[in-house]
Amino acid sequence: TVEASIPEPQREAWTKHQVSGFKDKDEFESEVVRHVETTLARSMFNCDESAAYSAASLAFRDRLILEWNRTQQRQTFADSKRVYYLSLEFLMGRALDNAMLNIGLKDVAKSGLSELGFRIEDIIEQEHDAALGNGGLGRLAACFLDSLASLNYPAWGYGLRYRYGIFKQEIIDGYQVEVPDYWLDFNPWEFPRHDVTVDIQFYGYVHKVQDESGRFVSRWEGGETVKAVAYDVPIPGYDTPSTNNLRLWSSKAASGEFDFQKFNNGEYESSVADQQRAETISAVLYPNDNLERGKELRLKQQYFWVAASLYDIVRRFKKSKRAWREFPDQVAIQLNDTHPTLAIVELQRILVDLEGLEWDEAWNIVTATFGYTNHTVLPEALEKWPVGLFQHLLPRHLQIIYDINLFFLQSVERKFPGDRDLLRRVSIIEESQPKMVRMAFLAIVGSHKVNGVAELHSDLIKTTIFKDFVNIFGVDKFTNVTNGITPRRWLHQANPRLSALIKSKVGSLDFLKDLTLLNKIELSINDKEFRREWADIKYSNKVRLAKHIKESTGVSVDPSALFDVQVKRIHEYKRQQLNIFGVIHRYLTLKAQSPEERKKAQPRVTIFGGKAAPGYWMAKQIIHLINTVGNVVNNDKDIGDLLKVVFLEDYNVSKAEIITPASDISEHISTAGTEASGTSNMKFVLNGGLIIGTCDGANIEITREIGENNIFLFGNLAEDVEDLRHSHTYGNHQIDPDLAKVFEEIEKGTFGNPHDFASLISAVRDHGDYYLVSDDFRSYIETHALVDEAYKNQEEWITKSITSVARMGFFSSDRCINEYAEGIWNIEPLKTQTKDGTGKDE
Ligand code: IMP
Ligand code: B1N
Repeated sequence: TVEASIPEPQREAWTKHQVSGFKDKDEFESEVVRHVETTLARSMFNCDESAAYSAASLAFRDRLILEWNRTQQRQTFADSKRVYYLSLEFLMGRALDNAMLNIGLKDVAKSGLSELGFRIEDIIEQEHDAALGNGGLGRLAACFLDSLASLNYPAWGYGLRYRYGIFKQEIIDGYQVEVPDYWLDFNPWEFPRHDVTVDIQFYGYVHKVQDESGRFVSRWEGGETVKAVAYDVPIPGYDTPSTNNLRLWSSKAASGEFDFQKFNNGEYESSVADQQRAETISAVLYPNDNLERGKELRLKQQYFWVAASLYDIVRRFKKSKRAWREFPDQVAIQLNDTHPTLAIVELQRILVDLEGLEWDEAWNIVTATFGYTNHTVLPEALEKWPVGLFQHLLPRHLQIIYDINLFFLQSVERKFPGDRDLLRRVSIIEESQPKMVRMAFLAIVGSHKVNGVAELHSDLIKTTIFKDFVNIFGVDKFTNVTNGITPRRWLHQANPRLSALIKSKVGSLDFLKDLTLLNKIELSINDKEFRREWADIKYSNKVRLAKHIKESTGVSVDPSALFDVQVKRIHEYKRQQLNIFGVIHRYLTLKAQSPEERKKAQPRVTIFGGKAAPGYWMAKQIIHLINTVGNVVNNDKDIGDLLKVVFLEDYNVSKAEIITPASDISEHISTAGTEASGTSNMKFVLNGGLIIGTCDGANIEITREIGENNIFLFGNLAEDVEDLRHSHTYGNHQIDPDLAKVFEEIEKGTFGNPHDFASLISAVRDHGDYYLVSDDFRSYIETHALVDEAYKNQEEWITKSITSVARMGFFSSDRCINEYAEGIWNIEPLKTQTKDGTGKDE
């Protein structure tokens, strides 16, 4: 057993003094006071909300770390296969509320804090979001961690500990301004592991040496060494003692010190330059979503993180003293998009260069270990790196990539003799000027499974960007795992009243562990009291959002109006421009009506939120247009409460927790075939909001689950997009007449200097309308008219809302993780949980 390694007398002393976390209100309070008075060196006389937040968080963190240790012991003892989720982004949001709810001690904390003089809501509000991600891809990783822990899978997340997360967005004069997000001032949720460090090499050269057996092996002498330091973030599972680990790497100068020689010579600035250079690697998250810009520092980040993580994984495996061929029985590694693809090359390097395995034996281990998830088909987001950059930064890795490619192309040649064009198309090296390494192709060749994130998307990758690979490897290598979301954060935490109402019908909170149990609420669809309470919850969530809108924008909105929400990264493919053009059309229509006619209109509040990548000019113009339209519309006396347009600044996870439960309708309106899945669509429906959307990503599966009567679909289908684009370029491109009127109005200067918006208009009118804004405009407007009509019939609307929620069980990230576990990782949960942490049967 685990204990057997410790001699009896010592074990006794350790056991006698074993720490256990607080269990009740009294113990919680004494932990808080202890942290206030010792850890924070404060007292009851100067304990403000921020200190109370810190102390409460530390109390929970202490509990978590004890469970974390026991979980690790259990996993070590069970010695079963572990999964490692490699993601450059983890968009965690706040931790305290989540920890309290998952452990099940929120009520204890609430009354404890109250006795100490604090309101728990105010304390929760003190926390700075952990925002180490851009959008859906990063938040998906966070939902996956929650599910992995909640389902008792032995799993680790590996990422980078950015000093600056995604920037904070301010709106000044209608424009986005970026402010750095320095979030690490005091972070009670992480444990620095100064004993867990790895030296990472860059640059240098490769030479061949003979090993003991006389074999020639490659040796890479790095030209620069940087230290990776581990920081661990405990991840609590819901209603289970399982607490997993997210390990984030931070970069430091290898020597740990600045250059004393230089310092003594009086060269103070340059003495710290190396240190700063090293620390730059983990300094900042690249703020791009669905875009890769090919910067050297980004490749450095990727290798730094991947090499440190693999070193850690391999070290853990080696402790078990197993044969290398058993590696894939003990280790599954999932690549969250191509960002960690270098892990494939690094593991091959470790096995061949450092451990002395034969190439083929090593390669079989590598491909059995990795799985690759693709999240996008947008060409600008597919990673490619110039060969020259690789040669410079990672010379040995480039050689290995060339060898992987050589053996791969030889196998293709054997299967399809003489097809030169096929070889050119699938080569990992693109023969362009300059030559490029195609990371997605490398990821496919080096993995045993490749998956997309929604059915349509998984079909599209098989028939478009990865078509040749389906012919080469067979269709079974390609699979689908439709995304999901954690109901703990996105229902129970964000919408406690709805969760409580559902509990009253399901009979328990078990739906938070098996979301399909939601279907039980459909039995209460005619229960008047239930329906009234359902509507009342939505209304009070809207009141809360209205208050937030007032505070952050100064605009008063009426909570009984229809709340129409589009919050997500600003991107042309997500088509916030279609939305704002539609809003202008609505405004013009209202303006043209008589006051009598106007009375029949459905009042609306259109709410936008989301960040634009700092270098994405068009996206920034879209934000500007939204704000100038808001200025005009919100101050127009003819319009009053019939239409309000607001842009909420700095959309992030904690704001999403306020916005999501407050929508009547939300917009998921990407050009068909461009949004791989979308996950906020699931969050809105789970919170009783209906959606208007295109036949894209997970919208299609949501429709299948909840029924087409409960969703407002519009627009062209993915299969028609190519032909439409072609006809724009080569045909006579006529734009929709109503859209033309919208453009005219913008160009008249109604919404400020038209020059500012010229490029938004010309993209549609003069440059081929790549995102089909005009093609979809008419059906978009017509569908919004249907939304207005439907909303007027509140009873029917509530029926749609309840029915939809009842049928959302499929979209739990628990379902999703179970599919990965069975179909890709081949791992099982650690079923037995015992108090002594040994994992034996009870
Ligand atoms: P790692 O796998 O070496 O990174 O260890 C992670 C954590 O698991 C350690 O901090 C320990 O808490 C726990 N752990 C690892 N190996 C053992 C073991 O052999 N016995 C008990 N706990 C272990
Ligand atoms: O991943 C999400 C999906 O739900 C979204 O549809 C998809 O757009 C999103 C490069 C990306 N795909 N690709 C990225 C992010 C950062 C970056 O540097 C690409 N994000 C997505 C979860 O599957």
